[in-house]
Amino acid sequence: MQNRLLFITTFLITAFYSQLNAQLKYTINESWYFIKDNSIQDINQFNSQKDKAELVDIPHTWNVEDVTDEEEGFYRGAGWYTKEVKIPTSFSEKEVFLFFEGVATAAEVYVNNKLASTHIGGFTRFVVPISDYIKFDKATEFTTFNVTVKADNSYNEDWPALHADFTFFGGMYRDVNLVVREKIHFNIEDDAANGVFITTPKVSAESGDVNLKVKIQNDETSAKKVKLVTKIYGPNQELVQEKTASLKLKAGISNEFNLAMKPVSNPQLWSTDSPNLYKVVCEIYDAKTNQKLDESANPLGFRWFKFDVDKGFFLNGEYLKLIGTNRHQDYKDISNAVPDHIHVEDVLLMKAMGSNFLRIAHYPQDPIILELCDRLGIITTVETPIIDTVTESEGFTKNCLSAQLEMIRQNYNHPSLVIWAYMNEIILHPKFTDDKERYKIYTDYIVELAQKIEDLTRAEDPYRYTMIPNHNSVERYSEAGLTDVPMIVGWNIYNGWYGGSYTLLPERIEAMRAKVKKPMIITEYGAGVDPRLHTLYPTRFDFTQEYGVEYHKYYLEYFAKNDFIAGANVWNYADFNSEGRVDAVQSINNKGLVTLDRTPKEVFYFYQASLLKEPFLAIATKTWGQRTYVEDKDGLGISTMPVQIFSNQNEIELLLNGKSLGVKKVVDKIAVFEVPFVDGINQLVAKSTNGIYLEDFSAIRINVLPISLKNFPASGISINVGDQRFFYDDQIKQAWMFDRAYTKGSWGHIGGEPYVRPAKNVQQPYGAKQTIKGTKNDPLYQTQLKGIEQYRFDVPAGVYEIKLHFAELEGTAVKHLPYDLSEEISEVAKITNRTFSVIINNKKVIDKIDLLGQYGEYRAVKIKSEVSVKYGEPLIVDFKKIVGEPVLNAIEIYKKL
Ligand code: GCB
Ligand code: CA
Repeated sequence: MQNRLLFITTFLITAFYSQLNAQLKYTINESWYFIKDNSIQDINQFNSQKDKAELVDIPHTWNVEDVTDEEEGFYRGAGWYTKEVKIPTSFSEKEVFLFFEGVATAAEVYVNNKLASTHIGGFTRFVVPISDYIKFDKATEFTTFNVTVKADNSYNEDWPALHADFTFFGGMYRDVNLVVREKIHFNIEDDAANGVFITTPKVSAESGDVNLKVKIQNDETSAKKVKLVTKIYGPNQELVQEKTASLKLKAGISNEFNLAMKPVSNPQLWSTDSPNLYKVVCEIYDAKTNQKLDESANPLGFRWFKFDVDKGFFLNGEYLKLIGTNRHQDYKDISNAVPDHIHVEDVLLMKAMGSNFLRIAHYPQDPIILELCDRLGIITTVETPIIDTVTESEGFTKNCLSAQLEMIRQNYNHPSLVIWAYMNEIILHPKFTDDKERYKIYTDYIVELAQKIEDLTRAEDPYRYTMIPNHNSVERYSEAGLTDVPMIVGWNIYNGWYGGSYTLLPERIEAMRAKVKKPMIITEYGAGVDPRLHTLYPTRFDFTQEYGVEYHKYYLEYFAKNDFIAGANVWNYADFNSEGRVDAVQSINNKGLVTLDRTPKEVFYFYQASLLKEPFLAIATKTWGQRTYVEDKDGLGISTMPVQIFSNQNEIELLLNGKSLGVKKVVDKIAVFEVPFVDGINQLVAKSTNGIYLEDFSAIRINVLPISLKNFPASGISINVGDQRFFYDDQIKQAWMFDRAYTKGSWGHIGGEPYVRPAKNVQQPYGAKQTIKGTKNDPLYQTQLKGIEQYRFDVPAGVYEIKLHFAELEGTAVKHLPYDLSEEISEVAKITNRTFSVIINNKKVIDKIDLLGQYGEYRAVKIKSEVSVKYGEPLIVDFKKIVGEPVLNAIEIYKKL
């Protein structure tokens, strides 16, 4: 009895330990010593400076601050990390690995000061076997070793991406793990895959084939017999099928086996509406001892799909319009070193928006993204970052191919994934344009490179599609022959944003269709939206919420009408960092449907109304809860403004402060009400009228500015001069109204013209495209009235404070931005000498200001002064020209007494 008990306990303990040891994988993220220093030559020099190191935790990037500050450029170079790791000495019987989920851009990994491995490519995972570098101390229970990682985000002409509109953050920005396996294990060392590759070559509603390729590494010194047990579990975790294979493993190598499972009959299909997920669990057992050596679990989905040049996309035999977004992996104040939950939240929010499609661009992202797309039912495409330009070198080609191979092998089993893509707008900035022959050699090189990647992809995975996304220049890509290479051609289209009107879209698409007979996806389209900007007069490139909605509405309707457009991805799901970018928000590309901290913009709700199947309505005021606007008629105290309701219902009723404003038809997902807002709080309730309970509520605080200022408003008046956009400073909650011309008895500007950028093909209708230093409120300062004579307020007598805002918008520091395809520097750069004085009611408040000379170009300058106004006098801010034309960018006025 006692013997038996002992036997059972020993057995239990052994079983427990053998399982645990064979399957260890845990993060070693905390407490790394870190130095960022490009002058460190090698690990010895780094070691000698370790006392200078700071302690950091992974995920970590060294570029959190320098990519959003006002200085141009950010640190691109080396960063060194080091850490002691302690493990049980018993691991000497196992295989120990380091598993890196992402180190940007290149990595050198040292264990106990010896180089164990290197890796190039910041977006794919890699595994480093390290057992040979550890000195196991058999005399003690634990062994300690040292790991040092040199990460490097320098520019290197052999490292893709060379150039792109996003920030190339550096660092160990994804998890680092310690992995322990038995000597016999699923091969993780090659390409950081998991050793099991599942295909479903034939699937129908009746039956689904399941084939496996399995790679097992045998690090024992002799051949070994093992049993491979493969179990398929259904969506409810029920065991569907089990198969055992006896395998013989050769020593010292990775052994590869192909295995066909029995076809699964009547499989529950995976679709975007019903993402039924099966699970394949593979286990390796020692044939002699029956000890379990390793286990690998992978997702399995039964679905079939087709892209058709004329008819678009079909999932499980049914037409499906793919609509969704692209996604970058960074977040406000954290950059790319984000915790997992941000990825989770993002995919959940995409699903909540109604997305059924995601282009993971321009690079593979955290593994959890694809896992969630499998579970939530979002079709995906993923791509390698070969962007804008290539280097004609062996090294560059090699790194492109290894990135593609790693991407494919690491993400092989996701049912949500249907396309392997590579390259993006690769002839956007072609070299050698002034030498025809050389240009041809260059584009031939690109096509050859593409063909190599294509061949590799199809050989690795014959069951998915391939795709290359291009920019809106069908001629360039088809003449080069690049559109012949992939199975699907993607197009990034920005008509109505960077140039022209969005109504040019059909024409462009027809041109593409005429030239390229391949299934088509609109891989990008989008418009910049700074959530702080609103307008009653939406215009291209104005960054307003309203233009964003108008633009997306047009595109979405066009896609819906044309089956041959298989899918479309908004650029972008969220705003993202792009260090060199100059838009309304410096260093941020704000084409996101949500902001950098994932606050939805109005257009997000429009997508919900357009895509969701369940009843939906939203009042489009979520980001504009505080406004300043002038009253409709003198003394009325009411400011009427249109309010949009986004809905998939037929009719909507709107109530203002409890009173119905009537019922409006929803036309193309939008109902518009003219709302007579009153000063103070305005409560809006929108309701469906068809008996379904559906309601949205919004409270908006309005400063109704009087036309005649007999009673000067306590809020003061804040005017965005030279502009037709409202601006809401969300940091300090200040609502700016757009500019108006003076009329008798009222207030406004006299003289002057809105500043227009002096260049051909300007993108925006007015204002400068420059980062303004000394402020976060760039849009206020990017617009101005040039040649202004007066700003006049017919106010009651009293003491007033006037704050004038200026910025010199004409200077030398104009750079040619990568996405400015239409302009030359020389057209924009212009220095203007200007000096003027400002006099308010006969009091000189500014004497001879020279913005450029005194403050420099593109710098926010705020000058405050106080004046008293006598009874019967207006308040007149007089701009006295001395040299050039006076300017004014914004004005604030408060009554003190
Ligand atoms: C593109 C690029 C993308 C940019 C985008 C834009 O075509 O593929 O990387 O961020 O345009 O916003 O200009
Ligand atoms: Ca302005």
